Amino acid sequence: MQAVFRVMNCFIVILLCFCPLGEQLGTTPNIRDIVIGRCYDYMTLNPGTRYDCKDIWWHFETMILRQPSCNVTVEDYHKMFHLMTQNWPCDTSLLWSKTRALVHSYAAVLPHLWTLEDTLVGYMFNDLMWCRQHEDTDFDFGACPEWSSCQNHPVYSLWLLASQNFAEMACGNVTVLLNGSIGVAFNRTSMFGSVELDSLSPQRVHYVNIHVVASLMGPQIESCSQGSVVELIQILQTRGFRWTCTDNDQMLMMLQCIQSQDSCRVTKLKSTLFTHLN
Ligand code: DVN
Repeated sequence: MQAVFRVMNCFIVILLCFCPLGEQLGTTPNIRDIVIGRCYDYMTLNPGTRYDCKDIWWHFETMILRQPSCNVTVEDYHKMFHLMTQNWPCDTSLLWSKTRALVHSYAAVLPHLWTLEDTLVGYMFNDLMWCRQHEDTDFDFGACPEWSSCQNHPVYSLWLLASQNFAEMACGNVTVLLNGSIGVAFNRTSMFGSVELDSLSPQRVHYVNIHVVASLMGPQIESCSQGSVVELIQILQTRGFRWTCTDNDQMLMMLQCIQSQDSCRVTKLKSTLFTHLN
């Protein structure tokens, strides 16, 4: 009997994993409750903020369900974004690329730094997927197109507008966190490398402070003086930005150590970190 269950389990796993080419997981289950709940959470976590969470959802749902999935443009999100306007102080913007695991820990230990995911729109829609069914006017919970297979992908268009707004609002010191352990730390086609970099204003931004951080266990492939980061620095110089660049900042290395638990002497580094912080 056991053998039968094992075969059936494998079969079920294969079925669940089967996604036609160009498609990925469908709309996040319970997306309405998640988005509205996160909106109320955000107001609790940020006293003094007030948003009409159900109206934001209504605008989102109405816009998404009234047109085919690959036809949702940045402009379609404008009405919803007007309900979510925010201003945040200078010297707080933290941009990143291919450093997802580390960047939010970094923002947590340096609370004056804000990532896009710390803004209302980033907080509400982070890690969610949504698209409309081909023929019907409901969300498709079965499968959504890949970003690359869509002219105007509903998820990509939201992050495009959110990223553009986030970078346009940046002022004073801007921090950038890049990954020194991959072949191209600064990718000109990434969301940071294209949308955010091109939306930064030399009149508003005084310094771009770049941190290139390699994984604890290496490899160190790129750095401030080697590889694609040099191209980023050239672009910043050409556009009149002042900049700094640091390789393997101690706090970032310690944060990786604490996150990883097993690839370094956690106790020693933890005490060093807390000494460094106090
Ligand atoms: O500065 C940040 C943030 O402010 C936001 O504006 O985007 C910047 C980071 O985007 P990025 O420069 O494109 O960096 P990443 O790490 O390549 O992508 C950021 C996120 O978008 C990641 O969670 C990506 O998912 P992944 O690759 O870690 O599973 C996600 N992403 C990128 N390309 C994608 C995608 N998700 C789905 N389809 C794609 N084609």
